[in-house]
Amino acid sequence: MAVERGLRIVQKDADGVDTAFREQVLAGLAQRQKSIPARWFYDDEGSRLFEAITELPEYYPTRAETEILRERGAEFAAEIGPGRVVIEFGSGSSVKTPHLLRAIAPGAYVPIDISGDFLRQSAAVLAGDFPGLPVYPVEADFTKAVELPAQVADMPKLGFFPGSTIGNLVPPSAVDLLRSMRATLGEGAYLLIGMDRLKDEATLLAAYDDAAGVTADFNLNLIDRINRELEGDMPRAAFDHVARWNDSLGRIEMHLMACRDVEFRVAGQRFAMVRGETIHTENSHKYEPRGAAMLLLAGGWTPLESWNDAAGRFNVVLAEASEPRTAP
Ligand code: AVJ
Repeated sequence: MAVERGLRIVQKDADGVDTAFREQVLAGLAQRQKSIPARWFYDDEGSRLFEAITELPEYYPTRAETEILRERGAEFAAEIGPGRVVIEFGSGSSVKTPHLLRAIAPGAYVPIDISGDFLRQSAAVLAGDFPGLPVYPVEADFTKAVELPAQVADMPKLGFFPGSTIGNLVPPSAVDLLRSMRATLGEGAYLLIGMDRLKDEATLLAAYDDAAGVTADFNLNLIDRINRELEGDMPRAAFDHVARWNDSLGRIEMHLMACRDVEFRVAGQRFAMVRGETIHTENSHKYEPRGAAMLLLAGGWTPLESWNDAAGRFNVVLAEASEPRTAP
């Protein structure tokens, strides 16, 4: 049985268990450094908690990126020009998109998301706000090349990937994703992508360990989800939320740390952790302009221009699909 939800097409077994979730959790818990991919945060409660995070005083990325999209519209328009079809990757609720669409006079809008219901709902709201703009939602996994609707095949293209979501991926995975986007969009395409910048450690840590404890709830919600969906008995009280700055890799890491020795079962398998041992649940890489440029170039995109918020916390980069390689 296949059901659409979250970040991909969900395969469920006869008991209604998401098989990819079970496989990745069991494999991740069996590693020496236990880890679970960040995509599994986003069940209904996790999505709600993430929305709450974006409103926190400490969580600056959403506000910083929105400031750029709201205030630099005239510059986007000058660089991008009118008539491009905007293809948004992982559109979700598309809250940042209206700022861009208002600024650049696009020819059409194609939101791509794996979650069909959410996609159609937010596409309908957006179409209502932009009468005359053709909107063609595409339900697909954008980590692979996506076939775009025939109506936009011959239009010039602008990919849109806000939210610093690229930062969740380790560099080789980020490069794979950028290359898939290059394959989806083709020759002559532009890409507008948000990337969170390096900054002082205290600001970074506070953004991922807020005083109200919402990010802790977001991280610990993964335990509730495992217990509910995978017949787990992980004691939530045995785990603390931890945010760490990994300086050599330039990333915030989130972990669930055992605050005592603990044993538990998930999907019939036994696991044990000693006090202080962690499950690594998320990376959020931060990029300076040169690092951002290297990543984009490796992924087949040549940077053209970039914009920061006034406080210099966040970067929105415009890049152009690179020509096929001619030099070494
Ligand atoms: C939505 C992936 C960009 O990494 O900042 C927020 C997710 N995790 N607080 C980020 C997140 C903890 C967020 N991204």
